[in-house]
Amino acid sequence: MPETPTPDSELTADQRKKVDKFMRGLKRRNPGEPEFHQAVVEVLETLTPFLDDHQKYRDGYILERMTEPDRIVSFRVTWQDDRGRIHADRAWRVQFNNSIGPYKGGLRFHPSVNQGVLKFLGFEQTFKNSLTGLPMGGAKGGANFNPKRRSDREVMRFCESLMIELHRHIGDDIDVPAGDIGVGARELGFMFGTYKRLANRFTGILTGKGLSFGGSHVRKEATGYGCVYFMEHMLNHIDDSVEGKTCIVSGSGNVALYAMQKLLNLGAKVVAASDSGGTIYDQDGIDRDKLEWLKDLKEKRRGRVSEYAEKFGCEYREGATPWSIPCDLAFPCATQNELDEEDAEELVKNGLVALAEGANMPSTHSAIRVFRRERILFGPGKAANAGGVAVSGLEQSQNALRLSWSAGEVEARLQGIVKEIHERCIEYGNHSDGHVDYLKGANIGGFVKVADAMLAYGVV
Ligand code: NDP
Ligand code: 2IT
Repeated sequence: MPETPTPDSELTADQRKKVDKFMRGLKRRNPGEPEFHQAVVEVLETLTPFLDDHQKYRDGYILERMTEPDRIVSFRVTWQDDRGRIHADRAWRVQFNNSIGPYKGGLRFHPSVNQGVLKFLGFEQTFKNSLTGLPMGGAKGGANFNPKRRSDREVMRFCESLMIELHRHIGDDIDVPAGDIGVGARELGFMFGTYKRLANRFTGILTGKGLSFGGSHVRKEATGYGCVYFMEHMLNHIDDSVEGKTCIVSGSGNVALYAMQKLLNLGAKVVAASDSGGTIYDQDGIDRDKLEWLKDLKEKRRGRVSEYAEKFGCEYREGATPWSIPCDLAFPCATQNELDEEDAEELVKNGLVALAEGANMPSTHSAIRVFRRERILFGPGKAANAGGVAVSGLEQSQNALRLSWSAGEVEARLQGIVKEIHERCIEYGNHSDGHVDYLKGANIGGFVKVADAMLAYGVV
């Protein structure tokens, strides 16, 4: 029996050398940004054989250009808390690549935000947005502000102050931010309201807006729903489905909650969710009523998952992630590098069939290696969580047309886009024996359109 190819053995010694050489340069130019290095090497390892067969991209210096953001804006956000104390936080907008459309990507408010994190997110966003087939470039932004335990007024003051600077750099044909960790309906409302006053224009400069002021139906649900649709496509491709599967989800924010909702709609059983405090393990399953309670807890009361365990009398694992809980399907939907090599080995040992990344880069590089070695169906974030930005793109279209599509119409379009993303992954990731390498498929599938546009523009 020939040995199953691993990501490493797919590269020849010469290709490995090229990757290492490129990475040495990238690390030298971008010191102290490990997440950015990780996002780039993951792309390079799957892209290198393709580049060897398509010399025009190497001649065009495309990789070197695509790993350098078009521009980064960094600024101070000064605001006053309820006790009158002054705070000076730091914010950025990384406008990574606008080759195929105006910059597009979320804003994250979390104490862990720094320039390197936003560069990894903006780099991945460029590929993800390309995969959607919509005209959107890649960007990401955010601040090291921690909205937890802040009053609504404090969050409002922060958002106003941030937008006073950010509004100079965005626009409906320039750059259109949205939400991400720590940025949801409340924050987007405050930011849009401030923009509108500053610019005296009512245009779609943000997505994820409230339904009463230009938001799209299904945007709130889109990332979680899209992730589950992508999983369903991966399983359908091997004549299987989500129905009846035992699932674990990490996080309990926007992406996690609506991934759970769609899983329940498709007849799966969800037994775990988490937040930064710990994990709930509900062996009876989080049913519809319990999920409604959890949504209220997280979206309105801003509570902790430990309260779910108290309310419904299930197991709570303080400080733990869900990865040791046996399951068929796993959905990391919290944050980057939340699932490491050991977790991956444990999931595989417990019978994991497939994993779809609702979060951006939740699996470490060595965890991915385990999944690929074991030929687990692995849906990378660029493909599996693209449903959110896809509906953001649809929100932009509705704003430009000055109309609003029904929930049914938006969801049908979302389903169509996810189906096409899955097909694109197969086009570029299919092995001769029928196994689909979704990581390779998504990386090459996202790359080609952006690279071709860059070649068309000449030396820019
Ligand atoms: P939310 O802020 O709504 O929820 C984030 C969830 O993840 C919370 O449960 C939070 O727990 C948990 N979490 C965040 N950081 C950490 C951490 N360092 N350690 C442990 N748990 C953590 O964010 P979203 O649901 O919007 O985003 C989740 C992921 O999905 C991110 O990776 C984001 O980039 C990605 N994503 C989001 C999209 C969107 O449309 N919103 C689209 C595509 C991807 P706690 O509350 O305790 O901090
Ligand atoms: O990571 C992501 O794709 C998002 N946070 C959503 C971006 C968007 O513009 O909707």
